[in-house]
Formats: sequence, C-alpha cells, structure tokens
Amino acid sequence: MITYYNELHALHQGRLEMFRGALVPCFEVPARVDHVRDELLRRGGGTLTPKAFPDSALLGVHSARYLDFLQHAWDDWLALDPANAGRDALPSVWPIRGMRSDFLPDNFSARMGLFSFDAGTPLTSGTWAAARAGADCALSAAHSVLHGERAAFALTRPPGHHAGADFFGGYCFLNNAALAAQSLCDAGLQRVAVLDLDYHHGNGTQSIFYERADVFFASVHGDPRTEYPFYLGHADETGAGAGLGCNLNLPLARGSDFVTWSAALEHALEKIAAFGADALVVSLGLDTFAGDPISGFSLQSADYLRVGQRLAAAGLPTVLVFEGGYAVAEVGVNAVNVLEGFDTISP
Ligand code: Q9C
Ligand code: ZN
Repeated sequence: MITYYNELHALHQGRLEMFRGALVPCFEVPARVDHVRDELLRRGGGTLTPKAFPDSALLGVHSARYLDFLQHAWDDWLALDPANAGRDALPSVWPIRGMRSDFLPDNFSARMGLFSFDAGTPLTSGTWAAARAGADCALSAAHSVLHGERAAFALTRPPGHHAGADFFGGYCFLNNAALAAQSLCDAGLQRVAVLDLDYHHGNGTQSIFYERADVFFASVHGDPRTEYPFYLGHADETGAGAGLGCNLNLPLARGSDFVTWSAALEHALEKIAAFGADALVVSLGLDTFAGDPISGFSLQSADYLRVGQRLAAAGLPTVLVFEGGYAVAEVGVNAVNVLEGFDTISP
C-alpha cells in the first residue's frame, strides 16, 4: 500500500500534559511514527513525500478564525514572555455554557481556551508546521485514491480526529481524516464514509459532519461514560438535520476484547455498505491494543492483520489515516499489520 509520510512530524514535540493534577510527559511522541516507518521499511515497504496543497483545502473543514489562531499561536505565546520559548502553551480557562464564544479575546490564554477543550494537548513551536504538513499528507492519500489507487496510508502526527472545525484537543489540531473525506466530496464523490477505529471517540470528525447527508461517520470506541472524550460518542447520536441517520456510534465497555470489538466493526461496515459509500476513510488508531498505556481494550498484534483484511473486503477505495496508539514499541508492528492484512486480500 502506498504510504505518505509527514517528514515534519517531529517538529511537534509536546513536553508535558496535565493529568490528575500533575504535569506528566506526553504520551503522543515522535517515536510513535518513527516506529511505524521503521517497521514499514523493515518489511520492504517505502514512503512517499506528500504533495503540497493550498491553505484553501483546509477551509472546507476548519474555520478561518481557528486556522489564523493556530498559525500565529506560537508567536503570540512568545510575545507574552520570551522565556515561554522554553515551555509549551497549555490552556487553563474555557468558555462554558452561558459564556460567549463569538467574541475573539485579545488575551492569548483566553484564545487558547476558546479554541480547545482540554489541557492535555500542548501547543509547541513546531505544532503548526507539523500539523499543516500532516494535512498535506492526508490530502495526498485522498488524491491518490481519487486517481485510481485502491488504498493509501497517511503516516502522520499529531493525530486529528478529536479536532473540530474550530478547536484542538486530545493531542489533535487539524482533522486529517475529515480533510481527506472532504477532499473526496469536493472531487465529486456523492457518498463518503469515515470509519473511526481509534479507542477514543472521534468527537471532532463527528461534529464536523453531523448535519451532512453525504458523509457517514461510524465509530467503534470506549464508552464515553467512562472513557475520553466523555462528552460525545453515545449510541443515541445519530446525526441531525439533513444528516439524520448518517452517524453511528458503537461504544464498548472498557475491557472489551477482539471478539466483541470485531462484531462492532462488522456492524459498522454493514451500515457503511447500506449507506452506499463510494469511498472509505479510516481513522486508524492503534490504541485498541492490549498494551496501550492510556486505553482499555485488549486487541493483540495478530488481530490487526484481520482488521486489515476486513477493511479490504469492504471493497471500497480506502484512505487510512494514522491516529492514536501509545504502546510505542508495538505501534509499528500493529499499524503495519493492518496495512499488510489489507494488501493480502485481492481486489
Ligand atoms: N493522560 C488520541 O488517541 N488524555 N487521543 C487521556 C491520559 C486524552 C487521545 C489521559 C487522550 C487523547 C488521538
Ligand atoms: Zn485514541
């Protein structure tokens, strides 16, 4: 499978995230993608350099106000205090219900809160450059599929599926999977499905397409009653307006195994087939792995071969986008197992 590699990913290197009242080392580290790339090369695969897309390609998904904030955030952070060069920016205040989100504050901390939903997602000197190159990576994969490739993989970080039209969070800044799906729509596809297999519900992707009839969003994830991102991802969220019926959430209890998980995958793929999708975008999180340090499912490395086979059996032009997966030493094997499983099924 052709793989586009975000060569700038390591420019985003968060130091600390807020966890249980303390600042702890980030789980979302550059080594994650390095391990995937190493494993890909070890099995005889290669990577391609993404093509550069214009900023206008981002505006189908993200607001101009948010993109402007993200692009200038590091400089604004430095302007507060030159010593900020030695620490990342984290939000600490947010506009909850009853407060205003329409008014753009001058104060930088206030803008950080306006455009985010957690304190676990540090914004660093290289965040914009890495995330922007990641968008090119996802758009390149979609472009290849549009031009006849059966499938393409976007190997990039920071991940994307928690990022909404105008907010970051959950280690995500630009929604790579949504950008891929939107570009497929823009190219003329009538129906696109996004299948989110990350352990955490893809709240950003769901919110971007929630009222759309041309994009079906399906997600298998840890039940938000107990699992991050908590405030979205329940089974009763089925879409709204024109998009009613085009959203499918399959929350599973923490501790679920591959038997339970793959039954949910089967169900999601049946609904995607019934929707009549012309193409599939997969948010490929590998934090469903038993050894993941921040998640609660128990998939084994060999299971990912079967995941890839099942995705290929859907028979759709497929864009895979790398998302979460924090068992750093194993994430390469697990991700490449999905790609290898996919490629063992003949079209
Ligand atoms: N300190 C993705 O997998 N924090 N994001 C969990 C651990 C948020 C995960 C608490 C997890 C976000 C793309
Ligand atoms: Zn995740």
